[in-house]
Amino acid sequence: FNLERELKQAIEAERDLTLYYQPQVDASGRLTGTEALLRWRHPGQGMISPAVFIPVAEDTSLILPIGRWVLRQACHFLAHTDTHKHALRMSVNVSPRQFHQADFVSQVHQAVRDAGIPPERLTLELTEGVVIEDIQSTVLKMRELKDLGVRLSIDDFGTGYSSLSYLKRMPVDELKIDRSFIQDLSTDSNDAALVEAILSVCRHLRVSVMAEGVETEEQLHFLRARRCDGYQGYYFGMPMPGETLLQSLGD
Ligand code: G
Ligand code: G
Ligand code: MN
Ligand code: NA
Repeated sequence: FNLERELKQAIEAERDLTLYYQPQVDASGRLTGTEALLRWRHPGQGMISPAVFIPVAEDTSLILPIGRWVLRQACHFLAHTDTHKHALRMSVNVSPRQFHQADFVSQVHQAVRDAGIPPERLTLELTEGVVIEDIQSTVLKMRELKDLGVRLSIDDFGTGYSSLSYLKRMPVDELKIDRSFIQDLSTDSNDAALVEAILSVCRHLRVSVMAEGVETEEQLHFLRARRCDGYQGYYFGMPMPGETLLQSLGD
């Protein structure tokens, strides 16, 4: 089984790749949006995790056509949820290679326009890998994206070279606290202190905070008491096929 070759075939034929959608809720538990998460249903190997094939795609440039497909697909699905009388948001993961493409801003512009969605309903999740390459050119491109009207989020915050000082320099709307910090929130006082500090700084800077990987009532209580803005995790819902999400919207 040649992963690289078969991934190339899958994206060229636009088959076997699919998006799952995981619910995101506010402090009252109301559904506010979803994160698009890529899945590869391999005919012989079964479901292959993006944790396995995204790194290969990154190394081989396949991430570029894949990323473009994900963006367009997610925007179209979002347009589809509108018929269900919900103004949901859609979060899309953007890899560093994808972000640093010369025409990335125009790709985003086209995807939003072709789907006919309000740009502020699309959130681009950038990992810290995007940021460390070259702060100056990164900030310039972020401003161009903000001029389109889309929202920008820093994903997996806390795992890399993250610094809260970025938030002062970058036009970021949201920060996603990595689930490794949420996991032991009720037992590890260091994690609890870190999460508190992030929430406090973000409130001052008017950056919205989304907690990832919320699995328990205790975690939810801790975060809610400290006025975390958004919540995502198995406690609220697993990533699910678009059909299932539409059904859960209930009309
Ligand atoms: O859904 P899951 O937890 O298996 O995802 C594993 C990893 O793959 C996560 O880090 C997630 O951000 C990443 N991922 C999922 N979908 C996409 C995508 O469409 N593009 C990129 N670049 N990464 C994705
Ligand atoms: O890196 P990123 O945040 O984009 O990846 C999100 C990944 O986290 C998805 O692959 C998703 O399947 C996974 N995930 C989402 N919620 C939970 C959770 O509550 N617990 C765990 N362990 N993983 C989660
Ligand atoms: Mn993400
Ligand atoms: Na993450």
